[in-house]
Amino acid sequence: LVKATQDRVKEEKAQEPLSELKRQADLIPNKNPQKVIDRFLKPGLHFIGEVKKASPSKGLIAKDFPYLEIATDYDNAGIDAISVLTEPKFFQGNLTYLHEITQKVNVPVLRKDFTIDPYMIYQAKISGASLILLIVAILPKEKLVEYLQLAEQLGLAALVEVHNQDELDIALSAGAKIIGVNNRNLKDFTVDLNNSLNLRDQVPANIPFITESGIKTTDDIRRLKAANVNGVLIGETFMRADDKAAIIKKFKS
Ligand code: IGP
Repeated sequence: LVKATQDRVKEEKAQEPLSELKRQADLIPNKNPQKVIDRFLKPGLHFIGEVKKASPSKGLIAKDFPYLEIATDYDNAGIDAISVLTEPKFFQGNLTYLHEITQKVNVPVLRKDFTIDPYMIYQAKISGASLILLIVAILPKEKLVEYLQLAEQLGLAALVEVHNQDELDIALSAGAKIIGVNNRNLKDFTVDLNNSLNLRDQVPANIPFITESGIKTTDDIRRLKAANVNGVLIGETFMRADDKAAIIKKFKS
């Protein structure tokens, strides 16, 4: 995945140099990343709905993929943020989906991709995203620090994804302001909610704690609320639901 992303960025750079992206990004006023953070810190569990056609672990999830309609459904159902996959090879995502969705909805939008180059952070800003994803498992600490600073400078918030205590320590010492704990084990793709619940108390109260992956049932939601988690990112379960408003309403109640 990292290799595929590096190759893709290389091609994109050949078509449009970084200097050109920087020029475009400069013309767009910065958003305030603190607003996103404050939103997640309000009392209660907040929902991030993911727009995802396919994934490496599940293959094709949505044969029919009216991404704009899905995003609008989420927005109308009172979702707090939307996550859009832009990785084309394994997730069948696209940067265009992100751009079109940000034009259409009112809530903050996350560019869900394997950020491994500053180029991708400029693209995220130009596409109207409010957040980017930084995965500790694939970034050396100095890159993590560098990308966090660049995001801040461009008015983007960063969701810093970790899988365990060691990665969480790195994220916090790098200056992460939003933590996402992935319940999915990247080696065997198994999911375990306890992965995030066990780390809940290690994250200070001024940093939103988001749990990601494998959330399916109202019982899962009940456990997350009981553990005082700030946010939950749900992809597959929402994508497979015909009536997205109904399931979001059920989880929110
Ligand atoms: C969503 P799920 O099990 O609800 O579909 O998971 C999200 O957590 C998952 O898509 C994800 C992801 C990522 C995708 C977590 N980390 C990193 C791409 C890149």
